[in-house]
Amino acid sequence: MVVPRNSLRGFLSQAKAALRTALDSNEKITFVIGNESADLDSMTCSVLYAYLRSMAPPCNAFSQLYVPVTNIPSSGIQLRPEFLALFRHANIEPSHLITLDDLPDLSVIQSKLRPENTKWILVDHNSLQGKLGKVYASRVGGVIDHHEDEGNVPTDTGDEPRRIEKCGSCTSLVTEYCRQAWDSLSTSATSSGATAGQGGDLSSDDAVTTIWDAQAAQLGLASILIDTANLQSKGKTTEHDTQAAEYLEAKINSCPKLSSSFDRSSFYSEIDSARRDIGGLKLQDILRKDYKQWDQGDQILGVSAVVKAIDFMQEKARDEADTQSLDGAYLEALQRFSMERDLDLYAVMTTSTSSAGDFQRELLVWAFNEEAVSAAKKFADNAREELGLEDWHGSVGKTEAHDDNKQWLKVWWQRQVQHSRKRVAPLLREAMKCKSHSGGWAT
Ligand SMILES: [Mn+2]
Repeated sequence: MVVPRNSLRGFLSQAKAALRTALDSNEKITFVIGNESADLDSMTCSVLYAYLRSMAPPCNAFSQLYVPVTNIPSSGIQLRPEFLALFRHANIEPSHLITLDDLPDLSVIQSKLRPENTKWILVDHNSLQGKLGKVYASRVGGVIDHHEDEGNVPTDTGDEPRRIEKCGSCTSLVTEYCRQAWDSLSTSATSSGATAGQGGDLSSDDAVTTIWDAQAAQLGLASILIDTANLQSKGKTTEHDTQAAEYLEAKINSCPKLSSSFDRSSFYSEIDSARRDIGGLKLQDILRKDYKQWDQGDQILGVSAVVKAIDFMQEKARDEADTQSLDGAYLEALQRFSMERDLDLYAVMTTSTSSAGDFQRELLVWAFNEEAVSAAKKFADNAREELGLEDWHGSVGKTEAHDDNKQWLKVWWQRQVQHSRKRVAPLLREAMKCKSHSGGWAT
């Protein structure tokens, strides 16, 4: 099956239908999957890579079609208002996105979707986690990522990329990788004439493909801007990001319909305000909205990233629990979240703006058993300087009940604000590793 030049909307519908057929008839299929937090970056780089790669596959592609999977059930889309805001620019609906709900149920996935019929390209992570990882880890055959290399993707990935580089947004690396293919697609579409499938007011095939390109370009640009604070964050923005953003912006500007009205900064503000608009969500949903989990030896680590300060969550917890106790209600909510996931160690990282307008971060770490307590304390010692950990103002975690060898809870200001979960999670995992290697005994 040749994948025709298409809009994002048309491509996603086709991919969803093709996935159903492939499952029914045991056909080979290539998945492009982002990480389990399913943030904007993960979603856009899987969609963009699958979109461009399907229309311009390498000669020996495992399958013609690349299916982008957003690594959450479809109910998770509603927790991400920034997805909904961006979809309008890309002319797609939530129902177009392919999610875990489109894969067979995890309890029977191995028989319904045989590993040998699949190939997995990882974007925005480099180690397939969870149940999918248990079944399909050996079928990973390509990666584009900007996290620390965990060494789990084979060195030779043949015709698929193996690119792991530090930069603000993984979507920048995907854009960079697909740039040539995209340019030649646009050129050949212009010369051969793509089929107009929509937009009755368009005068030529050329205009149709420039709109398609501009829609896909906005999808990619949104993540790069969100991940680099509109290219203004010095600590995060790299050459990869500025170049990719420039390239995508040019695609938007070469679309006559958008060029006069598109403004990068207002586009950024629109998506960013949508992302921060979490007031309507329940606290448990806020905690799982941008959540990642790792198995570290026999211990489980969970880390939630939240775009509001702890104060905000405390009030939310109090309102939901209908009590007067800020700390009590909040801690009960965190504990419930951790227990449901069997966590040994749980961390919550917040980002917010101070009254003076400064970007700030808080870090909460809660260890629930002896082994985790020792790892958490080791983390605090090792990371204090690098992360700029400073005592927090509030009373959370300052009671005796939260400081013994059975559990340990601590909240800090993280003054080195350039460090996101990309750095904090490896530091936590490192501290957990030391412990499990020594088995708790001095060696
Ligand atoms: Mn990312």
